[in-house]
Amino acid sequence: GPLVRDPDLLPVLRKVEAGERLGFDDGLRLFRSPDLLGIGRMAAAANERKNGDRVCFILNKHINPTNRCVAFCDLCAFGVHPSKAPNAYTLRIDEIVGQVERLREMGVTEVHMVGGMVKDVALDFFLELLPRMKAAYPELHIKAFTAIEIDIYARWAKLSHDEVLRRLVEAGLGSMPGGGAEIFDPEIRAILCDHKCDAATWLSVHRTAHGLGLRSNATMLYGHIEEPRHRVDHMLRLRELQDETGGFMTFIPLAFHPENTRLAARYGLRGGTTGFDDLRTVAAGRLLLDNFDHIKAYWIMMSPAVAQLALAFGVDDIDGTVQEEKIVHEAGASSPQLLSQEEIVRLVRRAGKTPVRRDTLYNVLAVL
Ligand code: V47
Repeated sequence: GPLVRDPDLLPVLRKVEAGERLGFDDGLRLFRSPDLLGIGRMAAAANERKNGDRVCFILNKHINPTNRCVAFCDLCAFGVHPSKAPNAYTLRIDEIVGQVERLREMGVTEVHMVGGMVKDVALDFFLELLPRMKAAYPELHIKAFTAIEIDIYARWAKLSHDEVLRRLVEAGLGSMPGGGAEIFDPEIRAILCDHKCDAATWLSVHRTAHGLGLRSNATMLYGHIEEPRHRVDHMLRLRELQDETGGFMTFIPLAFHPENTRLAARYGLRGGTTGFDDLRTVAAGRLLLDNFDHIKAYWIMMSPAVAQLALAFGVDDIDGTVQEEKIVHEAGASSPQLLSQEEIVRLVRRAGKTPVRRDTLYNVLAVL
């Protein structure tokens, strides 16, 4: 049968088949059409051309050194008031190093480290911590600090982004995660996270990182108060920077979790994203971001079941074992805290794909 059924998608299909780049209007069509399977087939074909039937994952661990945060973003249920919150925590450097020491025997190759922003857990803290982590486990890849964190550490230390990144790389930083991008549009951004740097600064930090040879990821937080045009605008801004630098590895759409957030209370948001929207969004990401190699379904936010379905909608990366996710579990996520390699491999195989264990920079470690 035909690849798409909705005539409104035919202009998109024509471009996809001709290998032409999609535009803003095409993006809107992808978010407007009820023809989810048509969108998925186009995205799956685009993915197959780049990645064949391989789906990658990583053995990783998340570490959030503190939940104390000076930014009080309405979208976030993780951050707490730096001094007043009864549930505030801050890990000591030796506690973090102790966690790292156990990772080698578990085969974990990456630590993903992001957290609340406070002056006592900022540049100096990390310039001491990173070398100690590397000393404890030299081959460990440290993926850490969103652009938001880099920006505030730079302002607190009165240094440029470039200088802060250079010092962190020298101390052991291996790459940057994609958090903090949220939605770039200034009106939406002001409501979600008034205290975070603006889109231009987020993009500029990544540009600077790419200039230093650091690779990074890009995210988009969807399923709250934004509209399709904001999603498309967000993706096109990422595509533009990627044209310039080629430094992004992966695009990760993040499904908003409303529980315990001021944003949900203020706007009466309930129930989170739906499976239909999750699948549509990864597929649109694959089709619009023609210069990204990888699209990730973050099972923590999407649930393992929907993340598996996403493998038929243009996704080639299912993140990893994760271990002890805190950020969206505070916001009501009901997914497990970790998946074992066996569970990830099972999800991938039952989707008819070949599981590949990768390192942070997408080198293949094992074809399973
Ligand atoms: O930027 C915060 C999001 C992000 C909520 O680069 C929320 O490989 C949903 O960026 N509901 C951090 N989302 C997580 C992140 C990430 C995750 C996995 C892999 C990578 C990568 C990056 O979490 C924040 C924000 O967008 N977030 N609160 C919430 N209530």
